[in-house]
Amino acid sequence: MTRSSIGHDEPAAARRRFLRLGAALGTGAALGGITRAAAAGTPATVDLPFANGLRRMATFPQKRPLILLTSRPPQLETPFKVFNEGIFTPNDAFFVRYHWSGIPTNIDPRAYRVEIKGLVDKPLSLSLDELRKMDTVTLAAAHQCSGNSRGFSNPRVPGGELANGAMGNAKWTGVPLKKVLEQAGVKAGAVQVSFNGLDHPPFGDGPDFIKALDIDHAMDGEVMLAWSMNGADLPMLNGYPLRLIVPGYYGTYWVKHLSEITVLDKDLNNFWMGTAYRIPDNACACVAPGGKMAKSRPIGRFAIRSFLTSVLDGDKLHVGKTTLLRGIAFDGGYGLTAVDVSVDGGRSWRGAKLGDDHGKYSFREWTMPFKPSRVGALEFKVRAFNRIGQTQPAEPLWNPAGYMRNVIETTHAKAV
Ligand SMILES: Nc1nc2c(c(=O)[nH]1)N[C@H]1C(S)=C(S)[C@@H](COP(=O)(O)O)O[C@H]1N2
Ligand SMILES: [Mo]
Repeated sequence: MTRSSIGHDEPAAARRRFLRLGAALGTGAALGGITRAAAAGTPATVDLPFANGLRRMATFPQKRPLILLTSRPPQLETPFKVFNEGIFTPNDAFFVRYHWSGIPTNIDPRAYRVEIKGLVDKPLSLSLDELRKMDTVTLAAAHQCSGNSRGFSNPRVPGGELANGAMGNAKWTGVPLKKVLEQAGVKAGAVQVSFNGLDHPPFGDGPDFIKALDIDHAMDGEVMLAWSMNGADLPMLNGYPLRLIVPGYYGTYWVKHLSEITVLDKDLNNFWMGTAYRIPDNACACVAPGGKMAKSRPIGRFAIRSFLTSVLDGDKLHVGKTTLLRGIAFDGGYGLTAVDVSVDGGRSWRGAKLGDDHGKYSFREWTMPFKPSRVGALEFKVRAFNRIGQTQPAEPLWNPAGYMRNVIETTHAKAV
């Protein structure tokens, strides 16, 4: 693939976008190839805190320099410090994950259609304008790859070796999937709904990326088709012009560049549902480190997590000076109830103050003032709790694909 414009052929908006890209990237806007070196002022590489963690920073269209995992297809991780900038992740810093390199590089929004078919009374082919005329909703929801933090798995596991940056939080605007399915009329006997996007394997008979949700889940009124993220069009690499939002569920279901929605009379059992993205079918979704899964099920809701974002490993804090510890927490949508922070490696814990509630699917900010009283090592830990009694394990849980990591995070700093 050579350089491709990612203009969307939408007269004024596209021209503006194109101009912005031009200014930001010079002539280096290449989708699918290695892009030019990181922008001035950004280090060219980062060393993630596990073996073989050295990564280049790369600038892709509509994105600031992000951590490059693979370039074809683009897989980009958000630098962790971005999560300290605010509770919503800027679109240009949002992580990117694709399975196949056959990704769309130029989409005409006027010609774009999403088809609704299968077990329905009236198959539909809807344009973006038609979707926008339906009942529009906006929902704050965290998005996270199943394999976020996989690089920390011990023993190591195959897959994208990610640190903690394959997650983000945004306000998604679109239409509930329920409304669209109701318009098509779901027939009796519907079991699942499958979702396909415009990307495809580069050649041969690789399995197209198609995912499915149970019919009740698809009709729950929360799953949505979104065209906007934080008040702007979806970036191309995050699924322009339309993607599925599955609040509280891992990103694998959040199909991008949505083109086909099919109501099925049985479970989809393709590679992406039947083989990949499966977790041990037990309460912890875990097996003994290095072990195998006896029985598995498709991955589902997020495990509960929390992070300290205002202090990073190796930072120095000043004795006698109060700093505001700050971070984020989220869960699978059950509702956070508390975040505890330890400054002494887990010996004692104190409740943090929770920030504004943007809804049960959103990142939630937490804060806690802290004044180091003497010089020495500091070991911060943070753990969240939710309404159904979930919290985070002190030791990491392990599964063969490195999914759902949610161990209590530890940050080592120094009081000077
Ligand atoms: N069309 C399409 N949608 C997709 C994927 C893909 O490969 N193709 N990957 C899924 C996975 S595994 C994740 S984690 C999210 C990543 O979304 P993002 O790239 O917007 O961050 O997209 C999901 N939707
Ligand atoms: Mo993912």
